[in-house]
Amino acid sequence: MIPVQPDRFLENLHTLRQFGASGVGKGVVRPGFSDPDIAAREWLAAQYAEAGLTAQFDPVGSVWGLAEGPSLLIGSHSDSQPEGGWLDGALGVICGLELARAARESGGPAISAVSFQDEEGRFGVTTGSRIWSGATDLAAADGLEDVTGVTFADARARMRHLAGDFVDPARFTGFLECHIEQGPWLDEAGEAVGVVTDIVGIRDMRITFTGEQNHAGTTPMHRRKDPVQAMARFQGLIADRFRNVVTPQTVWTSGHVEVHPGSHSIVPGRCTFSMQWRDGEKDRLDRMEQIIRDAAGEVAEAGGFGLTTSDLIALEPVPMDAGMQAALAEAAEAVAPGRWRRMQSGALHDAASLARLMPVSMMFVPSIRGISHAFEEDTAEADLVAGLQVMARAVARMV
Ligand code: HGY
Ligand code: MN
Ligand code: MN
Repeated sequence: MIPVQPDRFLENLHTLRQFGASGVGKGVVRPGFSDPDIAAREWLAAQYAEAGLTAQFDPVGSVWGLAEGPSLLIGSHSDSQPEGGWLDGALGVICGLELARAARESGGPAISAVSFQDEEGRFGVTTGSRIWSGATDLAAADGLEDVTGVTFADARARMRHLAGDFVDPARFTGFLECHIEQGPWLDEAGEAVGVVTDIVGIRDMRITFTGEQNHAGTTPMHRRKDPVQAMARFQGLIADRFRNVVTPQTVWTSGHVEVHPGSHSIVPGRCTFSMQWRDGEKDRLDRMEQIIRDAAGEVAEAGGFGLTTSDLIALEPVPMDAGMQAALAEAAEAVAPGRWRRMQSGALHDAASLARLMPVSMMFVPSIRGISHAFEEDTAEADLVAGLQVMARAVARMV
């Protein structure tokens, strides 16, 4: 087992939390390419160098701590959602730092560390690792825009002074990511570890209904073309039609809605909303897409609305490497006998991007009350340390 130092690990987790601390609980505001995100990445680079690793930024802002020769890659992401928790991604990044450092200190296996950029998808979905793994073309990604219209090219230009080359994926023997569960199951069962079997697939797009902007007081209801009403009808229609397609694990969300011009006294002319859905089965994701497209077309046709849809982002479900899963399971039983389970990940992770290049695996630690993507996100420190110890044991069987 790699002789990790839990106190140093916890201290680094709390230091990382300070970059973009929200002032509410332990929450953070550290979106990709923001000032706190860049500062956090520069701090990580210094930590990697201090640990004896070669620190390197790549052209999209991911930051690497590289061991010589072939190595196991351990990490995650240090950017956050617009309102994020202190552990989402950060846990895996600091696990990578601690394991890489402790391995070097003890003459152990070669371990490299990474914090991928924009996993939280300010510009898409797991953008930094998808570009690095070749799943997304950099030139195409440069045209992606965030909800304020900033392009990926403009955002990454903020880190141009740090950027080096892309790291060669061939130097890594596999990828291991430790992450908070971001759901309720481990916490409710009083379990300490989740060994991830697979990561669900995801589909993500924007839909725009265009109606007729008008006066909110003088326009009779029966003569309106209100795109917010169209969206409401659409949401009801897909919920009905999904009933005989989905399972209790299937999810769909419209997390961002933009109403133009956004005044209390104006019947809006345009409504653009995000449409995201996730499931463990590709064909179910495809069937849901057809239902979504048909329902949007019917609502537009029936109400005389304009309808446009953005390009679709599609990531397929990804199985975790069986051998690495076995190593994690054995380590979990050693560290938390009888208090672990195998489970699917309903959240997306950088591991999903890397699975096309190398064997990948993930493990979870509990999220208190299952809360994540919120300032209240938290995990007991004993569970954080247990997760590190599972990783330290499992790695010994992976290299
Ligand atoms: O949305 C996700 O699943 C990830 O946490 N970004
Ligand atoms: Mn994450
Ligand atoms: Mn997240």
